[in-house]
Amino acid sequence: MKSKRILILTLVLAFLISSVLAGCGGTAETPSQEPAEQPAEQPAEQPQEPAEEPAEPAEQPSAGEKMRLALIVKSTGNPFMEKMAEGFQEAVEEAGHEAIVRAPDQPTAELQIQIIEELIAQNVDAIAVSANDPDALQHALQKAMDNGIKVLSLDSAVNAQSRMVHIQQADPERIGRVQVQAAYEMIGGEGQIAVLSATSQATNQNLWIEWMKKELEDPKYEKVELVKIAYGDDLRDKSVQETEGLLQTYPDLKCIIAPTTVGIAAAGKVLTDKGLAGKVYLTGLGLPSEMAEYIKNGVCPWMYLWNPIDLGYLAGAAGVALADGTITGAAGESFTAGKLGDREIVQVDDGTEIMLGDPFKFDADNIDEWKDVY
Ligand code: RAM
Repeated sequence: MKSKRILILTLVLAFLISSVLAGCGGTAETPSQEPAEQPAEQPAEQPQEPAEEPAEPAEQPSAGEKMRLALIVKSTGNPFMEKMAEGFQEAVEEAGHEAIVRAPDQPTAELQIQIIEELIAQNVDAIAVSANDPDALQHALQKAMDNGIKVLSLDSAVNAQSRMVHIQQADPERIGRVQVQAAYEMIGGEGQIAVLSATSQATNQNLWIEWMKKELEDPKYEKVELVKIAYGDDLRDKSVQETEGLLQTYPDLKCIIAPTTVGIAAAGKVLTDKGLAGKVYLTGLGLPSEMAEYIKNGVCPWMYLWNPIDLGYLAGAAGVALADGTITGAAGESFTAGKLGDREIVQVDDGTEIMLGDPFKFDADNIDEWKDVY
């Protein structure tokens, strides 16, 4: 009996143990299934959240694409520079970017260098400059280019190493020669002439004066004497003083050529005030708005210029094209300069440039059409 009870107990124990073991096995499998399901669910949900995220980065580049392009003019108080800045601003804003216009108090390279340093610190996208010196800005402008800022000059060039491209108003040879030809005609081919320029370092005026001298080498000018090149520094008062000085030192002076809008306007006033119309002639490069009076009263029978607003506009458009990578400034490249149409970059000497057009002659017949334009 005792052995039978032991057998029954053993069987019951064996059943209980096998049941417990079977139960444990089932529970052991469950956790392995749960993690298997979770990853399947999570990735399915996750893509929905990140899917909205790309919308943000997509907006950022378009906000960041608004570029800042700076123009540095020669100096304050020069209406030609103000018109140029107007055109620059127009082109830059038309392209959806921001224009910054900076003008030193005096037409010096030192003050322009300070402005360039400030613009580098502001990390602007492009700098366009009408230079007060062809070489002095090189170090600062190279630093700007090393910092990824696109650099171009307009009106008054910097040397080829200091820029990516130059915006040329008109052929310098034509500008120089045409002014001497005008003086020659006005004085009847004989007599003393003088030049009233801007600053002694200005690239554009110096280049034009070089061509004036070459024109004077023609034998037809043997009775024409260039007595002096005076510098009014594109400052009205200094230009007035220099004009008065020329009249005093050279009483036989027949004509003043002023290849600067500030100089020609100052000389126009001096000659008018002194009643010298028809005695001492005046020609050069002037703004119709400032010169209409002196063209009509006979002090300045005719003069030349180009559209300063278009010059600034072309620089603004070229600056945008450089900054957005459309052009690099290399010869042979072309781009669309807004309202001025397609423009090509050409090689000149050791640098490249983009040409605006031809100098335009203003006289008594057409001055009224232009005096309210610029
Ligand atoms: C003055 C400036 C400028 C020049 C014009 C013709 O306003 O010197 O640089 O282009 O004259």
